Amino acid sequence: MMKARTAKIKRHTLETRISLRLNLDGKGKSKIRTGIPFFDHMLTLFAKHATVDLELRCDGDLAVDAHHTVEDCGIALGQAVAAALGDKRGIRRYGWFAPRPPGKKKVAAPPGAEAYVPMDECLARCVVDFSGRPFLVWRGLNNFSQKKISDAEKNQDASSAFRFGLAREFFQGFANEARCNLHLELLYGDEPHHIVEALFKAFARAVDAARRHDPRIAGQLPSTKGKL
Ligand SMILES: [Mn+2]
Repeated sequence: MMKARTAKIKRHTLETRISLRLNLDGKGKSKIRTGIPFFDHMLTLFAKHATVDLELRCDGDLAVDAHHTVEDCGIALGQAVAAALGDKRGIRRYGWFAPRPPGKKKVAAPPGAEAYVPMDECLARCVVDFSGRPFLVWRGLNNFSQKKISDAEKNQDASSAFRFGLAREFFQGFANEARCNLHLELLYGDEPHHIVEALFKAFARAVDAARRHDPRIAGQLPSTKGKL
């Protein structure tokens, strides 16, 4: 039985105070309290769909706005994942989707590698590589940024601003600190809550696939470079 990969992060700044516990080999349990109910919902479903245990408490400067809280939680989660992955020996490293080549009926996809996630009318894709190099690709969402939402829509759904603008800040913070390539794309979709939820679920599934051990390479680094 392999030792569970865990991390404990305390990160205090003048803007946020975060304490976080992560078990990368958990069961999807979580206790999240950021002071932003929608964000709690996203982090709860991240833990569930990545099947990690996550406790996160953030006391942030919400009187300013949600920005520092969301960004710093992304930073802390990225630090925790990097610490819990350790030297990355034996992990799959990539979380992705294996498309079926045209004409071939049956191709076995790697277990757990499905990172396309539907959410009603939306389809989101996430691909992650715990490569040691931070990079965020964010596609298909620019038309949904806050400035392009009409006043009528803003009044109807005030948290749209959070959902699009701040979701990106979260993923950028995560990619920087987990030192991973993180490619997120919305293929299509419309409803703001659905879109961000699809992104977080696809992210969770990709992380789940990438952090798993591959028994064929037990103890080895999944890199020809000798370092990840
Ligand atoms: Mn929801």
